[in-house]
Amino acid sequence: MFKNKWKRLAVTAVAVLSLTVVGCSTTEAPGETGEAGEQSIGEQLDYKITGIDAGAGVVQAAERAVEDYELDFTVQTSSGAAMTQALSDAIANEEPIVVTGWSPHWKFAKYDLKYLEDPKGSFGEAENIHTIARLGLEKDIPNAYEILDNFNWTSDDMESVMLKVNDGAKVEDVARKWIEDNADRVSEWTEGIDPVDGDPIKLAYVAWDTEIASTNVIGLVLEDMGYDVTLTQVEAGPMWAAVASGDVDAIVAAWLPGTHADYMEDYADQVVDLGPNLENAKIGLVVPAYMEDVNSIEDLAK
Ligand code: PBE
Repeated sequence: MFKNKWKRLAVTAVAVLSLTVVGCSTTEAPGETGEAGEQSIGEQLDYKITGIDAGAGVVQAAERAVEDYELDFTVQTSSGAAMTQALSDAIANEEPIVVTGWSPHWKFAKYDLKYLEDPKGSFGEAENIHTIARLGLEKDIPNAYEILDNFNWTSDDMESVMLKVNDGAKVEDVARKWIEDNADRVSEWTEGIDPVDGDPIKLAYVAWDTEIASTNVIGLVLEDMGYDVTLTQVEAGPMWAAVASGDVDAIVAAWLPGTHADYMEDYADQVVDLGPNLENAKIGLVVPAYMEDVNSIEDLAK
């Protein structure tokens, strides 16, 4: 239908063109619609990249890409949920759309999508998701520190949780089920660590599907070890500020080395990096596979 729509537009444009010839007037500058009224990729997309929240690293990277590739595009900010809704609406109508995307993510299991090639490297290379603790956590809450330090899982693990949540299950229930089904893995994180009796611990996270999944899983694991766990959902900037100031104890949502490089640089001396809890993550611009003529970010300039 993407193609059909294009054809329809071309036919309309030709009709408009013959009318303007008859009427001897034109409202459009020559060349604006390209040859035979064909719309440029930019026009088809209203020069818009559908972004998520403004504090997200992937939005900053998309803005960098607009500069690097000299695109006339605007990165529209909203939220992760608004982005996936826009993606699903576009796909239902086979319309063109470019979104700021990341993996792991359930959208790749649900839809036929592709990353746009990024020859200029605006989105960096493979990313890892790190656990970051506040200064002093190791001394103050050593058992939880150790569990957080041990926490690691794979993209497949995370995606399985995300998919069920996207299908409508409650994240707490999905996390509980994942922990039950993966008891061996979880026991590697908690092995030899003594449970506590209701000590408080606070984790912050952003409402990105990836982080909703990971934070709820590790939160439940800590709860099972006797902690009184508070999970606080905030924006990206406040999340980093909270762990740096010690308002929260840890985050499992730090995308490094690229996506959150600016945050990490700002707070390098005020946090402790416990290393990756998930390897081989990725960010980039993502389009539906039916956008056959768009394979590289460079194609957006066509
Ligand atoms: N994300 C998901 C975040 C990190 C986790 C890729 C949307 C970001 O862009 O900051």
